[in-house]
Amino acid sequence: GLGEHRAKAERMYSLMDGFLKNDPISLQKDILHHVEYTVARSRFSFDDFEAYQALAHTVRDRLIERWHDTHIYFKRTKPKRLYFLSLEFLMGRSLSNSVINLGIEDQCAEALNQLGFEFEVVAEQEGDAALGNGGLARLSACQMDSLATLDYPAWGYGLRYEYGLFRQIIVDGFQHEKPDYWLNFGNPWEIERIHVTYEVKFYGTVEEVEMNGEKQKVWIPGETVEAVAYDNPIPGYGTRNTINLRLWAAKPSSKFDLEAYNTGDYINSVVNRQKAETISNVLYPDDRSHQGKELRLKQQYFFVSASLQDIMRRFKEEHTNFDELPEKVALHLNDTHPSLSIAEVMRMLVDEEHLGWHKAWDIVCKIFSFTTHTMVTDGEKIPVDLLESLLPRHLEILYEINFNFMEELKKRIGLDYSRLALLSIVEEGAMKNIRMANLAIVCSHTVNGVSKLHLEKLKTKTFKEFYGLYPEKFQCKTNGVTQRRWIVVSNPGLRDLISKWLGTEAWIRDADLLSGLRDHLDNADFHLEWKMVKKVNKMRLAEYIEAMSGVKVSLDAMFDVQVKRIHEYKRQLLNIFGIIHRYNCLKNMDKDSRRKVVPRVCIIGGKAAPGYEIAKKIIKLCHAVAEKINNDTDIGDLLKVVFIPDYNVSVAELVIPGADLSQHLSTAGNEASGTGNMKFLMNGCLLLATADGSTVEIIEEIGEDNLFLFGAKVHEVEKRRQKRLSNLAPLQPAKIPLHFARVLRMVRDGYFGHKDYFKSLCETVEFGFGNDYYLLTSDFGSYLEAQAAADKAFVNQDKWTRMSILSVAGSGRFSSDRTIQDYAESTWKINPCRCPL
Ligand code: C3B
Repeated sequence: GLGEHRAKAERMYSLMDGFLKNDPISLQKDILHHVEYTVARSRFSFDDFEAYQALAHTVRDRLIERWHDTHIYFKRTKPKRLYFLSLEFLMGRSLSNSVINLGIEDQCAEALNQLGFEFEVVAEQEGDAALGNGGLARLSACQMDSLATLDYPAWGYGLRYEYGLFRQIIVDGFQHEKPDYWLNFGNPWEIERIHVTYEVKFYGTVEEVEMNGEKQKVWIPGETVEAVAYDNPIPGYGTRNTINLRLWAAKPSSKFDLEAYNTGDYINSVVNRQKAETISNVLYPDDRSHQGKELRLKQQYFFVSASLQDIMRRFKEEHTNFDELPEKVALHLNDTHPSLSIAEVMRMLVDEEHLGWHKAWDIVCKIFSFTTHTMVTDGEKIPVDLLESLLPRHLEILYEINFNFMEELKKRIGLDYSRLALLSIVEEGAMKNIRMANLAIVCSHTVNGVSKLHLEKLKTKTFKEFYGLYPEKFQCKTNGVTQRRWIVVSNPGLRDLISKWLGTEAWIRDADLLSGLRDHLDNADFHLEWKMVKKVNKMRLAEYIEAMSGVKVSLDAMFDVQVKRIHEYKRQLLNIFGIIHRYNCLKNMDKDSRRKVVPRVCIIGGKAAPGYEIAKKIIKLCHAVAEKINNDTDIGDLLKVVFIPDYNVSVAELVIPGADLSQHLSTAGNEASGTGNMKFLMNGCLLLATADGSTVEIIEEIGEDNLFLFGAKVHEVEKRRQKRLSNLAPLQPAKIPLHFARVLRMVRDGYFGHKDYFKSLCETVEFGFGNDYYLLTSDFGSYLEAQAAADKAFVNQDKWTRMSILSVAGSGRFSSDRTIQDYAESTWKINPCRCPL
């Protein structure tokens, strides 16, 4: 009975000595304990890395306590839960983030100190968890932090790739990719759940059987793989709540393959089993096009099947009736990548739970929501023949969903076959495909864009037809980033300064409070301290640059940064052309004019997908230009160009706080949102940007005067593209701005060497060839003007500091807390569920 239960609990607590304590002495004891018994080193001799391991385990123990309490509390209160399904999470490092969110940073620092270690040095030992490509993946990580902090009953699901995003090394200015076998040094943050496993099936056939007098489809799979759960605790800030990110790894099925063993081919049967493990081995390093690859499809289904079995098991433990599913479960599709979930839930409800198609469909339409992250129309597709062999039953289900959808459509819009063809989930043609976005839109109750501008394009272009059918589904949830990582972890100087002048740390949970900084806009002491913080961050960055590239940079120079994945649409090429132009100007200047020039350090970083040739050429060009300019003694400190290799989350934490200016150059209408801009904004770095994605909303918040805006607006882009094409027939070199033509010619003619190699890169912006699809030619003039305005503003440090303060003060709206609260209230309909202390 109850009394007995309580007695047992009390006995257990007395044995456990209550909860772990967080004073420096207790932490020290725990660290030493882990040095000796977990790391198995002598407590009298361990190095920084071993200290990191021991501290990580010490922190992990505390995370586990909270994780347990949170889950017991969720189980007891049975709230509606959110399951966030994403194939990518870019978590970066965990130590500093965990320690800060647990509120034990000072105690940990002191504990280490007394042992002869320094927290910052120890924290540097940690490698990044890079289970994602770029913005989409880092967004998932920021959103997990917000879900935990805001006490939402949520779980994240993903894949535990053994090879994360490749590491970029630069040899002779060329990108090379090295595998990121990140688990090599162990991962103290994850908890392996060897007993939480599910079988995931592939291939085989579909058969029809009679059951209770009714015909029923059954899938007889041909291959079975096991999914094992690895849990990663995600602590909230200022709350005991610690939620879970469950990542799946593939293991050979424990089912005995009798036939293979009996035929005597023991070695081969073991080798075959081993192949199963490759499913979750490696993250696809291309952040937008992985079409028609069987392994990718296998990864997607492996992820979907394991996650949904886990979710349904939990639901069935707590509830008996599937009618309750929509009230208790929200499934969120992070882009189209997990969209097979729709077919899988239908299969589970129809084939396994025998609910009948209509009832199952009714439920499915109430539980899914979907966020798309791209402006591109031609989204993810799965070739039907691939599906047919890998997931035959799912293909049937997808056909049936589409058949019903088409029938309903015909009733609504008649036999308008061209419209029907556009809307269809199945793309007909020589190669039949399943259009994942169409599937996600038809079956989700909400379709979210990631900025206002993005949503507008979804409604009027990308998914115009769908918007006509389901206007109420389309919503805007402008992205955000977490101030916990992007200020508190990465910029401790700024954190202290903000808290001091606001008189509170409450902004760490409520970013809107940052607007209070406006009250001190004209305070001279505040300005002084503000500039000091930036200076210290610039010093840190300068040291890193020198260590990485050997280039010495002046702290008086403007640190100008463009870091993000390399893509033509993000126009790193525009930046490089601008740098070449600046170089030309400097070369032509007399001594007197040179004295007035603002020195610049141009910093570029980012990875190119391994198969993306043009992006790789951009990286090489950056190095070629850097080599020329940095070695020109005539230029000195006036201009330096630096490529930062292997840009990732931890590099971002170093680079962003040290930037004066940051560039966001996408041709308007191409960047769905952008989140880097928000991180720079939060760190008091001014933006030089086009009116694209979320930048439009940043302008709404801080005003046009507080950043450097340039380039064609969205509505002008289409017109210019048309014009550009009509100019084609007789080439009109006169229409190409002189500066642009000169810079292009220098690259073309081999001024930076590698003439042949850069030819195809130049052609992307040349008429008669690539036709400058991204409009570098026509935006170049306005880009240079914006750059000149930035130079001018930098000379007036008072003005610059005001702009910088106003940037941070206006960044509150771009906290992922705001995004997540909006999702929770209007899309997922979930409530906070705060675990009591
Ligand atoms: C990115 C988009 O390119 C960004 O504009 C956006 O801010 C982020 O997603 C987050 O919404 N994105 C990406 O990183 N990978 C994709 N495959 C598609 C979009």
